[in-house]
This record gives sequence, structure tokens and C-alpha cells, in this order.
Amino acid sequence: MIEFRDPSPWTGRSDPEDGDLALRMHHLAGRADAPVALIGFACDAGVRRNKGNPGAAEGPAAIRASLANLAAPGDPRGFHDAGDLTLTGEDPGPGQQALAEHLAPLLARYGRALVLGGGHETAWGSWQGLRRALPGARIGIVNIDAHLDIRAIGPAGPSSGTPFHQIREADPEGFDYAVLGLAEEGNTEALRSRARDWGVAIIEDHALQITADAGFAVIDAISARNDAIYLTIDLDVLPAAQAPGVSAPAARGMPLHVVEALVARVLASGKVRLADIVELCPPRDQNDRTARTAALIARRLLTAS
Ligand SMILES: [Mn+2]
Repeated sequence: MIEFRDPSPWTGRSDPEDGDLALRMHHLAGRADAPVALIGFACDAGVRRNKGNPGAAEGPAAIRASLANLAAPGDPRGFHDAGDLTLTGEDPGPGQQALAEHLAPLLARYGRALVLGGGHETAWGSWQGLRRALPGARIGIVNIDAHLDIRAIGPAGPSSGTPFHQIREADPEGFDYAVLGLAEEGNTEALRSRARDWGVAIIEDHALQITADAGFAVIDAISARNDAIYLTIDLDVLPAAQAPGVSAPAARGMPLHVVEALVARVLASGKVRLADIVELCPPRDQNDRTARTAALIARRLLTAS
């Protein structure tokens, strides 16, 4: 069953004694001139089917809660909160379709949309929404993730491990996919071989430990040859110490400063129309550490021009 929930009012700390510039992110929600829209995809079905740890449905609320009190940047322009899609049941499919239906008009009206997942099955809804909004556009996909998520669809049906396989099936000619931060140990040779066959650009986590430099050429090339970029960030790319609250914590991972530098480089292309942050699993989080990490990334995606 799919339920649409209007956004709850944003609340948080206010410091009026410090004047008009004492703004936090909760003050920016709902501004009329907002260039960016936010929507939550509260879904556990994809992770459950992928034999993962459930809890991703609580992700959107946890990210909002950690985002609310972060300081706003110096030239805040605000964002529109479009609420949450809440999905119950075994099959993520209807929820993914509903996400696409909600996203397409948001993308027509706003310069950028940010989706808070959900597991990585969120991507199948995200991409379809962008495709509807930009029917003829060349769309490049930049996935910052430990995993390829191109598994073939098995008897259980699509899951959080299959979204980029589904996207390629829908658009084999236009499929242009880059994965930054891949962990060799987290992807079978069957998947790595499939990725080679499909021409997926991959930079492994080993190459992204100290700086983000190894990822910049891939980002610049995919940005240059596409009209729009869909940026998808799986929190399980981070080390388990930074992001314990995911379904599949990473023993190695790549550090937050590298993820932030990669995100900044993708945003600098000026072509990011859609982004999502997926796989936050609040029941497995420790002192909101992962939600706080996700909020730092969300803040950047909501406030970058
Ligand atoms: Mn993933």
C-alpha cells in the first residue's frame, strides 16, 4: 500500500538574539523562491527482498531530523519539502512508480530535486521520474556506492540490488553509468564482469582513500557527454565507523571528505537535476552518526547553486 504524507512543519533551534543571519536549515523549508525540492521515499521492501537489514523506511524522517538544526549557508535560497511516500508490502514496484509520478512535476518546476530513501531501489523510481521530466535528454548516472547494484532480477523480483539493471533494460542505448567507491569484495565477479560488458566506469575505493582526484576525470567526462546528471549516493560507501547505520556497513569504505569532494565536483558540472541519498537504516545507527553524515550531504545538495 502506498500512502502520501504531507510534510510535517520543520522545527528546530532559533537564536533571534543573534539577528537575521542566525539561520538554520529548518528556517529554509518552504520558502516561496526555493530552487530545490525534497521528497522522501519511506520504503523497506527493496532491502528486505535483497536479504538486507530492514529499517530504510525510517530514513527520510531521520535525515530531516539531523538536517533541521544545521546552520544555513551564507546566501540561503530555501527548499520546498514535498512530503513523503510511504510504502508497505513486499513489492517496491508500485511505490517506485508513485515516486516517478511525484518527481516528474517537481523536476519540471524546480531546478533540482533531492530524494531521501529508502534502500537503493529508490533509484528505479528516481530515474523514471527524471526520464519523464526530460524525455529526450541524455542522462548520465553517477553512483557513489560500494556496490554496482546491477544484479539480474531473480524469482523474488526487483530489489535494492537491481535498480541499475532495470534502468539499463529500460534504456540500453542511453545507459551511461559511473560507480565511484566500489568495493571489490562487495561485488561478485559475475557483476564486475557484467559491468565491464556494459562499459560502466568504475573507480574502486582503494583509489579514493586520500583524495577524490581519481574520480574527477570520470565525473568530468560523464558530465560533458550528457545533458543531465542523476547523482545517487549510497551511504554504505562510507566506512562503518562513519556510517554504521546502513544495511551493509563497509569494513573499508571511503572517507567522508572524499565523498564530499566527489559530490562537489559533480555539482560543479551544473547538470545535476536529481540526486538521492539512500540506505540509511536508523534502527542500526549509533547516536545518529549516520543520519548526521547523511544530513551533511543533504545540506550540500539542497543549498549548492
Ligand atoms: Mn547501493
